[in-house]
Amino acid sequence: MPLSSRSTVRRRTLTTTGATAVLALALSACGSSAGDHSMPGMDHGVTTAGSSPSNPTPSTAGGMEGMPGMNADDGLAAEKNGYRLEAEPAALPADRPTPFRFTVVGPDGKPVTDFAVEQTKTMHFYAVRSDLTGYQHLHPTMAADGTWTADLAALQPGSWRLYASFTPAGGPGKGSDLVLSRTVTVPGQVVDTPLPAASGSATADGYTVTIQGDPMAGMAHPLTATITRDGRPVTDLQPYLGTYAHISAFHEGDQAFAHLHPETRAAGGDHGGPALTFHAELSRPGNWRTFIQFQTAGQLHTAAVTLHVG
Ligand SMILES: [Cu+2]
Repeated sequence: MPLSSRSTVRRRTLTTTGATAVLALALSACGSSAGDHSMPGMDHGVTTAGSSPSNPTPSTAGGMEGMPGMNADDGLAAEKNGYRLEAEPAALPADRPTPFRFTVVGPDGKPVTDFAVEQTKTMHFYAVRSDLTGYQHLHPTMAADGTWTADLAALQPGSWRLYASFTPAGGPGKGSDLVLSRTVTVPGQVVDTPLPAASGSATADGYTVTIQGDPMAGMAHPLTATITRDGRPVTDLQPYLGTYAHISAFHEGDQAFAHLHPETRAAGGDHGGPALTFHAELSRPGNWRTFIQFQTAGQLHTAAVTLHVG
């Protein structure tokens, strides 16, 4: 059974655009998630996910505050410009790898099968829990009928947002970058982790990543990521997805998404670094959890930096 024939109700609630769609998504998302940890990072908390999947309350929409009228590319809508993310499960199992299947349905009502290659892939897929932990960046595979499968690593209990980032290669949306998302609940006891304070740098596998720049909400702004190891500049970065680093970011509170576009391609073989410049466009003020991924000696490293945006 094709995914496109399912989730009729969801489709109806998301046919409008802008604030209404965002609100509808917030309500439907929160209706299937644990109610009282919608402000991740504020506190340590233990809750239970998945106990009341059909009982939304107004207070659970708190994570969407301050956004009415915003229709920016924040990745929070399941539909944009006639393209719709469709996926069956509202819940996924905890603590074990699980495949997540979805389709992108186009303005003509049919699954999209023709995608443009961006940063060496036709589909970029992200998962992050509501407290901005558990980041996964995957490249799903597509079956001939347009059904994508993302092989998710084990998920901890809680509310997760799953993002599909792609560019249609044909149709009305040809050439436009789109990010669509939805939430799923992973049942079990939820232990939220407070968001680390904004610091501008973080370490991963012995590498230190420092982000410099003074990003302002809603404005294009260059950021520089500098990678060092034991105080020395790192200059053996290998190409990863056609560049020397991949950066994606998620906003504290509402999980708005941003992909930071590299200004330079990986043209120098395995000799990238230490400084990499990105074009940042972060839609909201506040804290963003920023994931910097880079590769050395065949190994992928992921550093997470909390970035404050004024
Ligand atoms: Cu990707």
